[in-house]
Amino acid sequence: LANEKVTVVFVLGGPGSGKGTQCANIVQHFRYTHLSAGDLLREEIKSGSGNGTMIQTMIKDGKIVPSEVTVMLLLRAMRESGNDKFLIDGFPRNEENRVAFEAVINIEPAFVLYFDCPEDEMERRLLKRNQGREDDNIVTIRKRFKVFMESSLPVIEYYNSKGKVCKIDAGKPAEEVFEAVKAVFA
Ligand code: UP5
Ligand code: MG
Repeated sequence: LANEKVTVVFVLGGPGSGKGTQCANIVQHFRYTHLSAGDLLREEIKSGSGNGTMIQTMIKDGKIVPSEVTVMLLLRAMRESGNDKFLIDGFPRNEENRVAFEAVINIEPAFVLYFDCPEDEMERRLLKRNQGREDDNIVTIRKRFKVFMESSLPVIEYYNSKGKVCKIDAGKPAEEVFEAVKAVFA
């Protein structure tokens, strides 16, 4: 990657806050490649990789997969895309992720899009998503919320202290949320 020319936006927010939904909208209007770390990990399970069982166990338990796995998948996807503008969705989720991305990929995000959504609304959305995700059950959902509060919010705080966070009210209908998102990218 020719780092000088690469634009990275981290898209963060709790489970079910609408990261994937809004990234799909952004890609339709702006020239970004959407890379969901969670999707890359789920593809890695399906591909029958040697790490698959470990990744599956961690996702089922709402835990954060070690950075060496996730960063490798992100770097490969960035290279393969041929693009130089990326929405990195659902990563970095903890300090270890953030530091590993800096150490290996070394691209400072242009900004961080933070989807702020009440937990009861996120829970409703996840329980009715019904796309067969092994982590969309109430037991795992509660664990995902806890990990988000304990490990991921501090990363958002870190970028906020650097003046890099654009906070979006994500509790509203998806079309309204996208109006706010568009204003950030325009
Ligand atoms: N929906 C969306 N927006 C809506 C709105 N405004 N109003 C009403 N409904 C709305 O949306 C979720 C559902 O809500 C959908 O049905 C949607 O139609 C509806 P979505 O856009 O999918 O939300 P998103 O924030 O993407 O939710 P997701 O469940 O993907 O978030 P998570 O952060 O929990 O999941 P992710 O895939 O990123 O990670 C899963 C697991 O992978 C993690 O728990 C972890 O175990 C592992 N992981 C790592 O270990 N490391 C990583 O770097 C990334 C993931
Ligand atoms: Mg998602």
